[in-house]
Amino acid sequence: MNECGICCLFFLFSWLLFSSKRRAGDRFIEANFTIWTKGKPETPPAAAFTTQKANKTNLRREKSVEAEIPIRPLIMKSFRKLPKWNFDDVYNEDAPSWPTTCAKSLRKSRDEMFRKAFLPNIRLFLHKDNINVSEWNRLSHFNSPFGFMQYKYDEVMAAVKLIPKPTEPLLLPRPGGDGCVRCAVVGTGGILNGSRMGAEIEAHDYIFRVNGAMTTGFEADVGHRTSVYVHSAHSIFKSPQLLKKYGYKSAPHDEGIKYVMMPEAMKDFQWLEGLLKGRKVSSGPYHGKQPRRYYSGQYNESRFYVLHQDFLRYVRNRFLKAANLQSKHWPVVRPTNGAFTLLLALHTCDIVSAYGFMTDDYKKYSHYYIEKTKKKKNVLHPRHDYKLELNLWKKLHKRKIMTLYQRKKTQNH
Ligand SMILES: *[C@@H]1O[C@H](CO)[C@@H](O)[C@H](O)[C@H]1NC(C)=O
Ligand SMILES: *[C@@H]1O[C@H](CO)[C@@H](O)[C@H](O)[C@H]1NC(C)=O
Ligand SMILES: *[C@@H]1O[C@H](CO)[C@@H](O)[C@H](O)[C@H]1NC(C)=O
Ligand SMILES: *[C@@H]1O[C@H](CO)[C@@H](O)[C@H](O)[C@H]1NC(C)=O
Ligand SMILES: CC(=O)N[C@H]1CO[C@H](CO)[C@@H](O)[C@@H]1O
Repeated sequence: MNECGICCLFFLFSWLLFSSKRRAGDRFIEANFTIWTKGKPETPPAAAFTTQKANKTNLRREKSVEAEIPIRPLIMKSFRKLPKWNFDDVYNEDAPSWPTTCAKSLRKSRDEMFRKAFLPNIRLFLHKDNINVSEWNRLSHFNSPFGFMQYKYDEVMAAVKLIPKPTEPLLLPRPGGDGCVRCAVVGTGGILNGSRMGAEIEAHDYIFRVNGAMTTGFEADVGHRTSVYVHSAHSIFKSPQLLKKYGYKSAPHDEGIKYVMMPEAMKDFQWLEGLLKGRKVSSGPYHGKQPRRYYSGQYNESRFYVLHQDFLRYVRNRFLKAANLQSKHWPVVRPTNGAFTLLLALHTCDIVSAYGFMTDDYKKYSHYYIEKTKKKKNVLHPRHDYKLELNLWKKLHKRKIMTLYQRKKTQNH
């Protein structure tokens, strides 16, 4: 054989290998995710296909696990409303964190509607050991924060592969108690201003707070302790700036506090990478910022949790499916961080009381309890369906799944 012949054979061989792999990948996509709703997905950026650049040895090995390559990123713009997949409502579940001995646990509720929606063991947290390529591919069908649609595998994985596997459940029953985990979830709602609920809130085993959770100066109304603080990169980074005029200095940082991150966008993964490495953020809007500074010395990887996309999507699908998801605005429509926090409590506590969440008479109060004066109009962001959330809190209260704090007539102002 002459030189050219060898050469040609080599090319033919590589082409065959490569194209059979490409087809294998496509077959996988079709076999599992058949419902591409509109047209073909766009050409993949190179980064999503790094595994295809692998050498011959790699290729052969991968052929035996041919499902294991990241699919081409789906583009949000190609869907005019929330896309539908036949695995929308399929979620990972984990083993229960502890056997519930609490007789009054909301897990034991007999309420039909709640039981139909509630998955007591839904996977709550994302970490390096519960993600792999097939998970990535599944979750790439859902927009952020419900999945990884339009994201690049390598960019997200750089952070996710650092997230430690939680070594203990988020909450445990207090030793010597009756086995019930009692939680207060404190939202930021104006209803708390002048409420004098501080002592009642403090009487709970654990206190959840979220976003701009200011306590200094508001103790009589909202208490002072924080056991679980739920935040996004935006809320922990921006709150000191936005709420400076109210005297807010930093996120809660009680000794032993548990931090829970709600990863709402790509910037949250960039934040996470910096935070987990203990370095400055290397790209995106927080470039050059030092995330650990925002946790006031209380960041500790054994007390840090990242909400799982399955949990966030389950909350949306089963509890807070906004009508606006059927409009062209669908990519930005999602429950509030307060809603995710309250639902997290309903999945990690036995008895839950919610304070500072929306009630029927919300128009009487300022938007946030820290506001000294009531604005003419409450600013309600169109990305959230507040009415839907309000109705859910009312329903859960009425059905005795949780207690929603509502002001008594005499307390009105
Ligand atoms: C090809 O991949 C194998 C397995 O990962 C590795 O051991 C080998 O060094 C690679 N060869 C080249 C030429 O990169
Ligand atoms: C990938 O992760 C999912 C979810 O954690 C798990 O169920 C599945 O077995 C994993 N697959 C592989 C090939 O490891
Ligand atoms: C992190 O938290 C755990 C559990 O609360 C504790 O045992 C450990 O000493 C802490 N580590 C540091 C470096 O503070
Ligand atoms: C907050 O509460 C105080 C005391 O009850 C009241 O005077 C004030 O008007 C309230 N502020 C708002 C914004 O509702
Ligand atoms: C995640 C998933 O559904 N994987 C399936 C993809 O399709 C192949 C072939 O049909 C199955 O073997 C996998 O289990």
